[in-house]
Amino acid sequence: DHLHPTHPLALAPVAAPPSTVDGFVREFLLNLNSGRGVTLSNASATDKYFALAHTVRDYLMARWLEDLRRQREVQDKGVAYLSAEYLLGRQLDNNLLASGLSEIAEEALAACGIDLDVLRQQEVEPGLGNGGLGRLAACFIDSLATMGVPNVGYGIRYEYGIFRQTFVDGQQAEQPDAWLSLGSPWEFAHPEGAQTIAFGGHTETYDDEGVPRSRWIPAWNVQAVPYNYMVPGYQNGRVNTLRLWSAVATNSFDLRVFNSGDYEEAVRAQTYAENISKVLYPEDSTPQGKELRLQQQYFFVAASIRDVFDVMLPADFELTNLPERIIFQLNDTHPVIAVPEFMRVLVDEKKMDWDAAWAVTQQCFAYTCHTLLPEALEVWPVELLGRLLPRHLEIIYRINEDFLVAVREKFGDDEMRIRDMSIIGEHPVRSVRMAYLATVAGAKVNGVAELHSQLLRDKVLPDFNEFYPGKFINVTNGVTPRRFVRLSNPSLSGLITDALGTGWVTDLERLRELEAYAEDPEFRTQFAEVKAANKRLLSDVLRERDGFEVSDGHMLDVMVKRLHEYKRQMLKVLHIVTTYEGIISGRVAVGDVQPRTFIFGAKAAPGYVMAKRIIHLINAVGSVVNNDPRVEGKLKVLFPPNYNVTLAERVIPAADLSEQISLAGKEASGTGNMKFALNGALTIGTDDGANVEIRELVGDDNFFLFGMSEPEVESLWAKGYKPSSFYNADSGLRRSLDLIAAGAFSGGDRSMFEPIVSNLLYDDRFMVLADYSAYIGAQAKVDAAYADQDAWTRSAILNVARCGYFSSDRSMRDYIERIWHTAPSF
Ligand code: B1H
Repeated sequence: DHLHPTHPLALAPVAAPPSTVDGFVREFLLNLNSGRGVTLSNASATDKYFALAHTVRDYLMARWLEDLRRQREVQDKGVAYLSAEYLLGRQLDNNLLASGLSEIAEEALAACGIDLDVLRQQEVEPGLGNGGLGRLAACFIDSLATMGVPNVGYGIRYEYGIFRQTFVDGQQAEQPDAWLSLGSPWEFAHPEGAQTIAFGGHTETYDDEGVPRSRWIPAWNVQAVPYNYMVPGYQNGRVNTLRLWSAVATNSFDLRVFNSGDYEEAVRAQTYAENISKVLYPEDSTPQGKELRLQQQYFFVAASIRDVFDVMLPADFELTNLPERIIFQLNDTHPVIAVPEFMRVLVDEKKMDWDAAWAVTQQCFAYTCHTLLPEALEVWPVELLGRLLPRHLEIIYRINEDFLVAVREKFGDDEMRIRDMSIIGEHPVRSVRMAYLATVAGAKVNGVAELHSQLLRDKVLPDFNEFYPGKFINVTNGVTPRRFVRLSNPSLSGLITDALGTGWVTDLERLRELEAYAEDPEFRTQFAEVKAANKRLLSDVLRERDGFEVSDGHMLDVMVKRLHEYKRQMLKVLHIVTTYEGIISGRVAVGDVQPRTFIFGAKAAPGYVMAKRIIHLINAVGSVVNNDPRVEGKLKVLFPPNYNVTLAERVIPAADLSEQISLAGKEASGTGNMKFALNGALTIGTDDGANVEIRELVGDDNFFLFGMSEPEVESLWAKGYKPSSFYNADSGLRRSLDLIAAGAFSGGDRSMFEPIVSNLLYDDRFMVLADYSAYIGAQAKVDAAYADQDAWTRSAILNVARCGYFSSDRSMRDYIERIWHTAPSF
């Protein structure tokens, strides 16, 4: 009486082990024995970490399998989130929390003589993203799982994620991030499910029983091997899937060259193919127009689209009903080549007629824009795109032709406007404008904060907004409260839960109820104690990690984000130098200085020379300020290298002041700003991105606003911006820039930071000098406010209480209502 595939036991997943300490211990030891081939007595830390991770997997597995089965059964509409980046951070704690096993695991390990915290440290975080955009994708899939919305996140399993940063003589050096060197216990490889992804070659037309059709005859291909990752919802028994594709050379490809007898050439070709998923491009905001990057983009979206047809949909699915089953969300322009690929599959392979296919496509895609910077709007030279994807170029041309006909119909033969709106740009070389293609194809186009969405409509794509009324909408970003409050700040979470119960973790607007507690002196004391405890924890981490000492009683003033001129780390540097100069010149008594520790975290794109110079300067200022006895330890500049999600989780809960000081109109949203406010830091910031919404919610009294507004920035540009006039008008600014120029931070070497100084004086694209005096003024207000610790704490509590809106659960609800029209299932 063996198990037939239709036997109930074969259909249903095997139940999870019992959720008890004993059950956990047994499963853990079993995993050590059969998974690692060791016993507890001779297991390494790596062995134990892997066994623990596998144990957590075992608990989640039944739910995952059951979810997959039910999703096949109910056939609800699902979201295919297409993103070139997922900045996941460590998985162990998140998955323990989601499965409700944190305490059981801790006890079970203790029973085995193991400290859970030691095992946590074993995990190398998957850094498969650059910054905010990649972290946003990770927050979104967490929220969708927690809300029970059917979703697959699709992306690339980069063998090397964002580089590891070190400092050599204060300058950034990059090391490869070999995050997979010990393997990852969280992934499930399915080489048998590989998809073949083709490139190159040519197209031809042929007669298909009287119907003229096109087809693509590619020249080479690679295999896309899917790796599945569990995306568990927060204690709701739901597990969604993240599917990342890895490139492997195909046999046919090898054979062709092997048969020619050239072994070395065959191996070289294999390397070429496998390069596609080798490394994440480390440019945040400025895409590199490299051929390999377009290969990456096409590789993962083509595999994902095929996956949807092969795995999600039944074979006989009526294609005109696709919009009822699937929506592809394009995370910026990086996956936009999915649009012509989808059309190619429908028209060339499924033999749908063009207009019907286009109607389906326009309902199956939506596009999120994450930037306003012109240099970040991705374009692909027609020459390159046509060489790599000749059929896709034809399809893009056809989409553009039809689109421009419609534009002429609506706007008349306004050639200037036609040229401006064309998906094909002509200068400096003929190129495909991916944002335009996405806008034309997408059912909706959204910006990521109110101000950004408004600028997108009014400044970046006004013609498109006029042509497609109602297409442009806003969905303000959010962050997952699971990782960025509950896990990263257990002390604050405990305090909130004591006050409100546990419901806030999935219903963050409930934090509002803390407003009343802000008036309770005892609660304020407890809140202040939480902050102090988090500072001590950070201090321990920085001592162990970098040998830094964080002094007691210091305000922690934190600026952590990618290094980019528009984010204006230089403004922060000028504030530090100004304060320092005040002390050493004797104009400010050391006794009057509010003790502050400035913490920076920032990676520069390896080819971004100015950003690397600024990193060098920050380190240089730090080593002078930190070691000058005249400062009496009142100012400290700490720049721990390799800022990543793991460090963010330690730094943010300890921060007093959050620096969000981009030039107004440049930061699309920011999400770090939300994380800080939710952890009880006060923001000093410009009216930019989501800062605007944070300030509206927390109130002017609990936010340090400074600087020009976006319209003021615009009008200063229009007038003709002369940074030197600001230099001449402000003695503090003059003294600070002169100090840098004089070599005070470069051992007297006046050339080292000269390019930074002259850039500020004669170019200053991001108007650092124009906002300097307002910034210094706002920092004085910060000092004054911090002097009243109790009032500061009250403001910090109000920040927490009023920022529930910035949960990524709310963002997901907005996407669902405004764009996807999906619903939680079962
Ligand atoms: C954001 C990017 C980005 N905007 C190109 N654009 C990249 C562009 O690899 N590339 O080529 C990588 C990343 N990232 C950020 O998105 C915005 O600057 C933030 O303001 C925003 O909060 C975040 C999430 O929306």
